[in-house]
Amino acid sequence: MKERLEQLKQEALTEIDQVNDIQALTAVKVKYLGKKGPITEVLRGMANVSAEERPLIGKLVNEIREEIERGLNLKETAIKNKALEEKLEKETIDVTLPGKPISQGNRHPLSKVIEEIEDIFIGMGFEVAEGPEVESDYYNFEALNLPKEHPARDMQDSFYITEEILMRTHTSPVQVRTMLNKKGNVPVKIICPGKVYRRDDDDATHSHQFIQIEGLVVDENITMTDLKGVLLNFAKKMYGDHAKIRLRPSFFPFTEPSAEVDVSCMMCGGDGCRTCKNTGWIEILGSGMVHPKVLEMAGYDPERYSGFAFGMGVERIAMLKYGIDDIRHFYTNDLRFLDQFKRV
Ligand code: 2NL
Repeated sequence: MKERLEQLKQEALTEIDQVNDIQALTAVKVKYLGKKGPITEVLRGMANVSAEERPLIGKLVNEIREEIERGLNLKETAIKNKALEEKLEKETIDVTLPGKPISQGNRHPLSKVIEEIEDIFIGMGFEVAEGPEVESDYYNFEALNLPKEHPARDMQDSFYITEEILMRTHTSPVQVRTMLNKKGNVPVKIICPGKVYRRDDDDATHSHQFIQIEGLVVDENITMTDLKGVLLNFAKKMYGDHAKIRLRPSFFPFTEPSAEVDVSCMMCGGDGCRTCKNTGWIEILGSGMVHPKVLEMAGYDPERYSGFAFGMGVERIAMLKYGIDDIRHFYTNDLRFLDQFKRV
């Protein structure tokens, strides 16, 4: 019996030695230590062993069982360690590899131009005022001396929400609201940037929604000279110290007199080129002295106060600045277009 036990132990240890995975090892464990295994068998055969020998055999069985168990445990640890090592080997991370670049965004070119223009006027003592994009017919038209029969009030030209409410067609209503809030106090010295809406078919130079910046100064003794001085300073800050401006007579219902303002061509310096159509001048804004009726409706006595106002389209300014040929580029959000302004 002793020999049989020794032989079982050797067999078991040899088999343990040969297996390489956990399932096979479990099978060996079941085979030798399981209920139907040879060791259990030996224990059953103890009935035939003499009383003196029984404790010795019992002890031997326990020793062998322990040795097989030790062998199983060692092998299990070895298999698990090997698997772990393989896994670690496979999942090695090279921390010296360069990372995936994260593409960085940047401010929209129109936002940049708006801020540039705001900064120039803030430098001249202006404040920035904002107001609603959904306006009443009164603030958008009536208070700006646009009579009911005026073609600009045609339902076809504006986005009306009701008969009395529409998407603002310019930022002038913000200026009207600001004057009314100031209740006749001076000076009024504001610029109003914001989105405006016109019912137009979009093409390379027209957009049904665009950005306008308007400016307004109201005080005693404001003259057309103040208008010229402020706008010349703006042109020099925007396009360089060599920039010149000229005023041409024009018409707006809310200003009298009115003038279009041209700046010496920023492409050719006034010599004449494609951009200025060989005139040397480029139109950048409309302006004028605030109409007495507009002052009066906004709570300012036109006998005592006067003012000037101007308005410009930001897209046009930005297109001239960067040489952009289609206004729709600003609104299609093609990253190939937008990414070009990372550097400017
Ligand atoms: C243009 C011309 C202009 C104004 C806007 C204005 C506002 C008030 C009173 C009088 Cl509250 N005038 N704004 C004046 C002249 C021209 O805009 O071509 N805009 C794109």
